[in-house]
Amino acid sequence: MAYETILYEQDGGVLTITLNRPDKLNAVTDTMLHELRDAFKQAKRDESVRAVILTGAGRGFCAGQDLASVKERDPSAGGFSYGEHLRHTYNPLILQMRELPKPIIAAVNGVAAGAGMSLALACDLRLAADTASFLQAFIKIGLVPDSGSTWFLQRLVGPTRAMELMLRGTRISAQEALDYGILNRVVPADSLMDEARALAAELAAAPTKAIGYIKRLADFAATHTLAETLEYEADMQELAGRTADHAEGLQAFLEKRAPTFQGR
Ligand code: T3D
Repeated sequence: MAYETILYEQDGGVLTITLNRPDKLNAVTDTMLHELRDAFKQAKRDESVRAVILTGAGRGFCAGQDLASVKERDPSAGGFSYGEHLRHTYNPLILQMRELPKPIIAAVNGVAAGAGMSLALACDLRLAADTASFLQAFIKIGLVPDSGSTWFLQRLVGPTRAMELMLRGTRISAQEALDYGILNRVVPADSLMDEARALAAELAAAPTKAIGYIKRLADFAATHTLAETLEYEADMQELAGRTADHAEGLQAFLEKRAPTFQGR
């Protein structure tokens, strides 16, 4: 796929989406938001895509909303206000990522600020270069965390740490983010993409449908009671139990061989 602000590159079952405005630390423009939504739509539609990596070009992962373009918005001339902009752009993108029935790995190569950090938090797994950093930059310009940061962050790091990160906008290192529970792994910067591709390849060979159901279950469990979640687990297990990959997994176990999952 040819886009202006992102790269869309597939290798086997692994799709890599690269935010590609390196001179601006991949700050997010409306074009980028539109292209990301299109890319995730393609990723959902294309059965051959079974895992996605989200990363950034150059020295940054993503510096959040492009602030120069905010300055140019004029609601009195028919442009979006802040709330309208979020509702039309970031909010559907974040939901689209959570609802993608395939794993998304953030390969955080550099600074992730504001909505750029939210994008990383919306992924299913997060690897970061040891040179990466994270900040809830919103407060520094008098805004509030958005694009899901308030929801994701409290669940990942707990309310005490989340509140300090959001109130102070402190920039934390990859190691601190790992210690806080934001990251799955920190790796040397020059091996980040190899590690991300190896993990993505492993997940791309896994039972894709079950991964989609696990994503749904995890998000459901975060906001429902135990009784409701038990019921939803039963629903999802019903669906997983009908997949070809489950049949293959069961058969392979009984035949004492490695399974070959097709993502169906
Ligand atoms: O309605 C809505 O859309 C609301 C949505 C809001 C969502 C948000 O994300 S609000 C938060 C927006 N992001 C920020 O406030 C972060 C701003 N950037 C920074 O604080 C710093 O750049 C960083 C801490 C991320 C990195 O610092 P550093 O020293 O490594 O890099 P730098 O020199 O500041 O930036 C390098 C270039 O990127 C520079 O451009 P130049 O001068 O070389 O031409 C800088 O202006 C540009 N840049 C960085 N962040 C942004 C940006 N340009 C536009 N928008 C940015 N967010």
